[in-house]
Amino acid sequence: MPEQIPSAHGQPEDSMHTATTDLWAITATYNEADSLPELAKGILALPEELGRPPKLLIVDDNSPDGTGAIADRLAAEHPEAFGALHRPGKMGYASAHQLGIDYALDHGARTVITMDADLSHDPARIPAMLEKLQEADVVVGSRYVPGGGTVNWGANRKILSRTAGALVRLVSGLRVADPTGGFRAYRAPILEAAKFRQVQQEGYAFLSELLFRCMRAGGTIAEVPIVFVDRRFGRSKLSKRIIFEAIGHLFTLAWRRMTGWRP
Ligand SMILES: Nc1nc2c(ncn2[C@@H]2O[C@H](COP(=O)(O)OP(=O)(O)O)[C@@H](O)[C@H]2O)c(=O)[nH]1
Ligand SMILES: [Mg+2]
Repeated sequence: MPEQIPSAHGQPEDSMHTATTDLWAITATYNEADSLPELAKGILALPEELGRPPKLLIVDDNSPDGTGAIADRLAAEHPEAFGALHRPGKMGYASAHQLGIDYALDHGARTVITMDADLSHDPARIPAMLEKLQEADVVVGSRYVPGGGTVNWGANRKILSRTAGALVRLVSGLRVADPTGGFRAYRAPILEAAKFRQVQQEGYAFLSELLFRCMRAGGTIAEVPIVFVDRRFGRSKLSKRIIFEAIGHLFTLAWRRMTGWRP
């Protein structure tokens, strides 16, 4: 992971409200200015039985559209519910998550949720995921179990996602219907056991890599259905480079499985 010093736009890091909360959600953002305020509303609207909403940590890569300033404003208005970390430029989905998870664990997280900021992952599913987390170390929000699905995805994206999931299952031995989805809940100890900081991938291959690590570290994985709604605002950051990385990663997974590798 690249060396990054989190800064809150000139504020000393400690000015981020750090009252103990053990439930954190991480979202990486790049040009999500139109989506982030609505995501924030969804987080604040979570039911009382959660005790309090998860603290949403927004890891922004100096988005040209001003997402970072929105994140700062949210953190200033609701310091108990939002935090913001800033990096100087677009440095990838994976390292944004590594930074966010690392920060959350450092600040008391016992449970870490990861989710996209583009409203594809509905915060209203978080209670069901947390409920399920009582019986597993990792809960995957799954598009491909009964009750789950995708909305507004074109045929190409559907085929890509299904194929990626099938290949990951085949080579990794993961028995998970949706091993490439990013809406998840993890118990803190399994993240440490999986050595998430050591993940080398840059893009979405991070997701199958981390899940494989969790399994190989002895973690149990459960799924709850989610309906993934394609973004209404902004553009996907999926690139050819990220797809090629994911294809190469399949060979890594296959090799590790054959050699009995452990994190
Ligand atoms: N900080 C940061 N966030 C990223 C980067 N790439 C993607 N994201 C975020 O990761 C999430 C998923 O990306 P998205 O483009 O929606 O992927 P898709 O849903 O697979 O098309 C979104 O919240 C993006 O803003 C990156 O390089 N840096
Ligand atoms: Mg998306």
